[in-house]
Amino acid sequence: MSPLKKTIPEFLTYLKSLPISKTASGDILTICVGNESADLDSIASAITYSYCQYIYNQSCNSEEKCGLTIPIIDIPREDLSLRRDVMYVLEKLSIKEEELFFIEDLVSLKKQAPNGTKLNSYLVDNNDAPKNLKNYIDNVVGIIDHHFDLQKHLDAEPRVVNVSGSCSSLVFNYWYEKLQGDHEVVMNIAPFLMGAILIDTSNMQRKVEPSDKLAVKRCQEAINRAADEVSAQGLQDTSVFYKEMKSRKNDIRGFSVSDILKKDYKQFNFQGKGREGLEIGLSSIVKRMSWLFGEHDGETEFVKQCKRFQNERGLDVLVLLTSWRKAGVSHRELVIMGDPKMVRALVEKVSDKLALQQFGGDFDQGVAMFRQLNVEATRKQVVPYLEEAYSEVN
Ligand SMILES: [Mn+2]
Repeated sequence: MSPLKKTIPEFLTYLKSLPISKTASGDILTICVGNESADLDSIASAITYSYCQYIYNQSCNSEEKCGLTIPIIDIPREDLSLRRDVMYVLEKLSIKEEELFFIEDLVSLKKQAPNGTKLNSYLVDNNDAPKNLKNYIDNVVGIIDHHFDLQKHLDAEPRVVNVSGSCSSLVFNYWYEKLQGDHEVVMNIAPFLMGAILIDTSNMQRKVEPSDKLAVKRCQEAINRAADEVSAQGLQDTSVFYKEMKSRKNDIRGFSVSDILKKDYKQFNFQGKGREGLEIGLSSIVKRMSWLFGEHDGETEFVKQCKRFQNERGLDVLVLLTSWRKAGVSHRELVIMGDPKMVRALVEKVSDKLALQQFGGDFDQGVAMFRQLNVEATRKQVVPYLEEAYSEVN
C-alpha cells in the first residue's frame, strides 16, 4: 500500500521548510494567487490548488513534474486577522498562520532566488494578475476564475473562466476530475473549499450555479465518508458550519475605520478617453452605514476617516458597498466619495442600473450615500458598471 499522502497542513509545513533551491524548479518559481480582497474563496482556492498540483505531480511520471506551486495570499500578513471567518476555518483545519505565504513572503522568495529566476503564476478567483503583483509575475500559466472574463492570458492551461457562485466550486471540480475523485485528496480539500462555497452562496441559497451544486454534492460525499476523521468533525451539518463562519465574517466590532475599509478591498485604475486614469478603491462592508456611524463617533468622523484612507491610497474615488440581511431580505447601500464633479457624473451613469436612492451625503462636498435597490449587484457587477461609466464621462 502506498503511504498516506500529505494533508494540507503537512504540505504547507513542507513548503515552508524548503530552501529556495528546492522551491524553485530550475530558473522558475511558481505561485498560485487569488485576488487582492483575500477572502475565503481566494485563500481556499489558492491553497487547495497548490496542494492538488503537488499531489498530482507526485502521482505522475517525471515529465509532468514542474516543481512546486506556492500559494500566496495577496495581503500583508498582519491583515489576515481582520478576516475572522477565514481565521475560524483555518483553525478548524489545523492550518497555522505561520505556515502561510503573504505578500512579504513572496518578496523575500524573489530576493532569495538566483538572478534571472522567472515567476510563473496560476491565478484563481481572478483572471488577470493582481495589480500590486504585476511587477513580480512574469507569466500567467493557468487560470480558474468566476469573474468577468478580461480575455487575457488566452494560452493559459488550464483556463477555466466560468459563471459560478464560488471560484472554489470550479477549483474543486477541476481537481476532482483531474485526480479522478481520489478519496484521500478529496477528503483533504473538501472542508476548506466547501466553507468558501457556503459563504459565497449564503449556504446554497443565493447565486447558486450548477458548478456549485455539483461541487457541494461531491464535497458532502467526501465529508460523510470521512466523518471519523478530525478534519471533517462538525462539518457534516452545512447549516451549522455556515452559521459559524457567517457570524464571524459579520463581526467587525473593535476594528478601526481603516481596518473596516481594507478588510475586503479592491483597487482599480480605470482608463478613460485619452485622459489620466481614475484611481478607484471599493470596500465591501458587512454592516449598514448607520451602524458604522454609531460605532465610529458619528457620520462626520466616519467620513473624515474615509477621506484619510482615500488620501493615503491616492484614490480619486472611494466607494463603500455595504450589505446585510434582515428577516431574510437583502439590503445594500452604495457610498461614493471624491471630486464632486466626478462623483456626480459617475452616479448619473450608474444610477438606473443599480436603482440608487439617495439617503445622505452632499454632492457639493463630494460625498453621496444611496440605498442600492438592485440588491443582486455585488462588487463583481458594480466595478464594470463604474468602469463603463467612467469611459463615457467627458
Ligand atoms: Mn470569488
